[in-house]
Amino acid sequence: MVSTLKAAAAGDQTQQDSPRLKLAVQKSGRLTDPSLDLLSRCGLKLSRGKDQLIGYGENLPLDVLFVRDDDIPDLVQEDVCDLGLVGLNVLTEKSLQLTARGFAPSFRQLRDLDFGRCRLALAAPDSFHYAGPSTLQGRRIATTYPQALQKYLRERGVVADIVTLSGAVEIAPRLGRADLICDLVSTGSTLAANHLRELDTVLESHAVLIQTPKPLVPEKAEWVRRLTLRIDGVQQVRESKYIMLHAPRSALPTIRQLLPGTEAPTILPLEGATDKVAVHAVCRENVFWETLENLKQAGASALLVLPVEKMLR
Ligand code: PRT
Ligand code: ZN
Repeated sequence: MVSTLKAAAAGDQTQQDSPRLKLAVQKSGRLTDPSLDLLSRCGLKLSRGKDQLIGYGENLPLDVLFVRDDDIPDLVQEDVCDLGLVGLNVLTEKSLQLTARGFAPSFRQLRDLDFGRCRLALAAPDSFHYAGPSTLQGRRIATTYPQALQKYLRERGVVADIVTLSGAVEIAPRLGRADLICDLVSTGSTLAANHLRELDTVLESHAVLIQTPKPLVPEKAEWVRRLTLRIDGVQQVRESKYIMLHAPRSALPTIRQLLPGTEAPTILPLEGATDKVAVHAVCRENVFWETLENLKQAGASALLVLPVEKMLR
């Protein structure tokens, strides 16, 4: 698979005049839509090729390779792609695998992203008596993440039998293949549906942007810099709100403390009112009803909360 992708990526490069960044994205799965949404918010317009393997950036020198998420760390490590969007769970497992084989993983982890959140967790049938990691001694644990699990167990001085599966881990205890499982969890409903109880977290995960360890030519490096700045802007905006209110000058110290995640707010005079001012601020955290109620109690009036469209610091 990786060699097919190498050929596709190389063919693509010869068609281009100036160097173009290649970014690996999951072809079809949980990370696909949020990854494409992020790129679109960063201003990228993509046209998908006939084979659907490559998306060409129409307005930026950036093309997207659509692949299985498990292939993304290799493609970036081997410099077939300059960048990749992948779950930290997959990246960690691959890094540990490389280390175990005596290679040094050298991807550069550029950004933590605000999607793909989940945790790799240990879970057991409801009837299993769990009293800390030592309870796992000598047990059979089914997982698709043997390296991450091994590291967790080793750090706790536990020796267990790791049963490596390629999927459907949650049914392993019912089939008698394992006593416990170590699998990805987000809402927990899959565990509940299989009468499994979460015991401990092995790894907290989210999507990350990774870069090849090889140095990039200056044009590509400049586009990576611009892309990461845009990603920062998009991620800040998702939580940010622009807040406007009127307040008595005397209430300003309290109001400043109540505004969540703001630096210096703008204070403007109000025509015809000497004791009142207008306060405008970007809040880099969500503004909840409780915050508005507290601001009102502190003397604020005419409160307005607006979404932020774009932000560049
Ligand atoms: O085909 P390809 O290999 O590309 O896809 P895949 O099937 O390996 O991966 P996919 O699309 O399922 O997940 C891609 C990435 O999304 C993962 O590597 C994680 O980084 C992230 N992610 C976030 C999750 C989940 N949440 C998640 N809940 N990946 C998988 N799950 C599964 C989990 O394995 C379990 O079966 O969802 C089930 C549990 O979900 P809840 O909500 O019931 O707890
Ligand atoms: Zn996968």
